[in-house]
Amino acid sequence: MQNSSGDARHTEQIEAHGLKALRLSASGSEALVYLHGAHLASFRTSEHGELLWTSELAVYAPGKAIRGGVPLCFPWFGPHATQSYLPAHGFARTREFRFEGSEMRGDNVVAELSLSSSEDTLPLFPHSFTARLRLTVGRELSVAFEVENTGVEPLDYELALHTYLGVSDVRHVEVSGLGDAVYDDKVSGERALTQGREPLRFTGETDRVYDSSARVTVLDVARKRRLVIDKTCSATTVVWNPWIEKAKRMADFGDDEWPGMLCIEAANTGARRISLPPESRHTTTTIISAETP
Ligand code: TA6
Repeated sequence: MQNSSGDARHTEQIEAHGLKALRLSASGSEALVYLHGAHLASFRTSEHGELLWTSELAVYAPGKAIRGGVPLCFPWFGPHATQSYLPAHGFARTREFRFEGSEMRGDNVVAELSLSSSEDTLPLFPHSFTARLRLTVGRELSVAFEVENTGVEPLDYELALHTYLGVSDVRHVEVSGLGDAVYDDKVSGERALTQGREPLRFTGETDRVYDSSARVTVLDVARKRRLVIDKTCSATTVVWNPWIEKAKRMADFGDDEWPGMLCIEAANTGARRISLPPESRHTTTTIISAETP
């Protein structure tokens, strides 16, 4: 990997909303990633425009996760299993990552950011680790999150690449790829339900954790595009839209913004959490693209 100065032809080190960020450009596409949380906030292609969603009310500040893009939920998903006072979705999305460098590989630019355990993280997660986010930007976007256990004890972690997709209106899209998958419904509290074979449509608050490794597509006829969310080494897929009432309860989420987004998250959560022996690594990847239906 080229040194962390990057190369202006594909990597610009900028400041946006008061935070350090990288603008990555290749093959007519452009991505914006903040060092804060290694938070990918935008991915735009020449053919289909912006594929992600970010709230107009997003807060760009230390200690706060940016509402939108691809927040990194690590090393736990949702509330902490035993220490409820700890931040939901872990701490990676609010920590400053280090830019390790970027380079062209074929028609894509690849950039790497890293976060290592420290005296700051050990009280929250008593393990030595190095996390690396590898972004590959081109006609598609690949977000690869690698965790290396640098300690002498095994470590378990959960992960969700919490992708906020941009859609014309969540009430008019269809999600395919989850047919027959078993899921837990976090809205109703029901567990081990089975998704029918019909495409998934949205008529209310939806918060589901599917036991699925499958590729998911989101057909958005109004925008004349199908979003494709592929993934590797991910055994759970989280599908979320807050709908009206939950959107109103989030200060960094506009009351009228909920129709414009849909989360399809490549994850490893709950029983599918990752167990890493000492000196081993695991990478979870989500690959996001768009095609014309
Ligand atoms: O991924 C869905 C979810 O777990 C929802 O339950 C909701 O809490 C969402 O994440 C957003 O969480 P956040 O902490 O970013 O507000």
